[in-house]
Amino acid sequence: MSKSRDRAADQLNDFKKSQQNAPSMTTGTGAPVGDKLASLTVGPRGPLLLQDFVFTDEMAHFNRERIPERVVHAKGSGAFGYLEITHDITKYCKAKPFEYVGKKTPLAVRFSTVGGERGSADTARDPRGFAIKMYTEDGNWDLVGNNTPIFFIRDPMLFPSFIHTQKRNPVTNLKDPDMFWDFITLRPETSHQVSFLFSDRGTPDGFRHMNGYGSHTFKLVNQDGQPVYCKFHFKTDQGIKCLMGPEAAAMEGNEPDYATRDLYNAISTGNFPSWSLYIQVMTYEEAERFRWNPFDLTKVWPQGEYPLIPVGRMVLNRNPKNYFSEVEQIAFSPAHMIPGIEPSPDKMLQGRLFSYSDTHRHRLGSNYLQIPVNCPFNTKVRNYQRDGPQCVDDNQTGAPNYYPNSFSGPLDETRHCESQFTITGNVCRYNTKDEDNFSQVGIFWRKVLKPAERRRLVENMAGHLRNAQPFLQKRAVNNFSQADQEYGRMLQEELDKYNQSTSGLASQL
Ligand code: HDE
Repeated sequence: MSKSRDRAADQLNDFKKSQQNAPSMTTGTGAPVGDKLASLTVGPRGPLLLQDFVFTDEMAHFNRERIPERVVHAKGSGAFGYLEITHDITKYCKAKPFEYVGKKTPLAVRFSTVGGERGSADTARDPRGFAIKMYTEDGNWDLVGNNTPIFFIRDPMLFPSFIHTQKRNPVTNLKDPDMFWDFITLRPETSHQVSFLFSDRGTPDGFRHMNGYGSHTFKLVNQDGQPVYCKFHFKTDQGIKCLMGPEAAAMEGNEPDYATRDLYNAISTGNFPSWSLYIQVMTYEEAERFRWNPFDLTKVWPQGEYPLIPVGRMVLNRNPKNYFSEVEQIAFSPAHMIPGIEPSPDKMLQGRLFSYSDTHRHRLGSNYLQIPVNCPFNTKVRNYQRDGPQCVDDNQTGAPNYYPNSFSGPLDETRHCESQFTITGNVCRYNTKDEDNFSQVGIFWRKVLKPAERRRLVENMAGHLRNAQPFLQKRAVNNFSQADQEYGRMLQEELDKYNQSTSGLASQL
């Protein structure tokens, strides 16, 4: 099939083939339409008549088609499929998806970039969102991760400022390297994820050739109420493949929807992408004794000490029927958990537990969980929430809307209570700036990256950092030198090449 006529290009042909014939057109109220190509006017020259409901109905809806885009992760692609369990982990977790080997749980996934607007390129150098919604018999469980096992910061208080530096300068409306590198170099805890960002992994080859991570530490709780800490890893079965920096940059211009098209075409040709799910497990006792804060989102758990335990396989085998209804409106939240899955004290996870549902109420309304793609269709919602705008279900009919009650309203059951845990500590605002920012960056540089990958990392980084002011470049080199002297030296060497060429240019002017 020629590139121009791939499966995505043939969507309308496919639609036509699926229809017997074209149906009769209607207004939004279902009334049949006589003529959709001419407004109702007095004589051929007009004026229009207000009674033309065919016109006013469509125009008024058209004016309200746009909803706020996501404040981050605005550009994304969705797909549907299932999680199939291949290994028994019930000794750790009672959650429904892990009930028995062979069990399949339906799910939805949305892959995304972070900083760009809805119309931006999906090949941008950026972490990739890797959000999964599992429709379980105990309600929806959302694992809202990224393609990176870590994140830039450790305290959610910094998140709005961090994102502001990833977006446009409020005066110029341009991306601003000074904003980016000022924040990054003032908060050295970002060094690990920034190194990941400017490595090859910062420009994955589409969405199928990247891993996904829950990133945070979560809790698994088994049937006996015993908890352990865990991390989730989704390793791509397609193999890791990255676009080289210059290639990804070029595609931002000539193929800005590369990843979207690749995912759609793969699924529509039956080439279903899959990921193998693993967990790492740490006991409470181990966490107490661990040499650093195991809930620190800027660090990974060494797999030599906490090996990957195989669990299952996620397969994506259906494209969205309609992008807006199933992808633009899908609403994930780390707070959407089910019995057996609980949050750890990880400050970033705690911050996210509030933020996501809050942003959905803003973007989609207070009844966002009634939108079909968000609805926990594998169970029935029974609670005392009623009414609100866009209430489109049965509003729980005649059931009492108060609790307790004597009239067969839904009952709470102690067996579904969260696992108990004891916690102590002084309540104050702890600065997270200096909690060992560089040791894992050094390991990433020396042990994870090969020489050619290190070379590309510093080339990619210098290519961006060179546009920031010299004092910011200096601060960046100083930070990365603390991770590894060679890292800092090679970065400075790359910067010098740019600075010499520009100063050389200046001297010719
Ligand atoms: Fe998000 N993040 N995030 N994030 N995030 C959102 O919720 C937030 C963080 C991630 O495809 C928002 O629905 C806070 C880490 C994904 O629809 C918002 C913090 C990780 C998506 C939000 C973080 C993520 C979002 C905006 C710091 C990986 C897209 C739109 C504490 C572990 C989900 C929305 C989709 C989206 C808040 C940091 C992943 C604003 C407060 C860390 C994949 O609520």
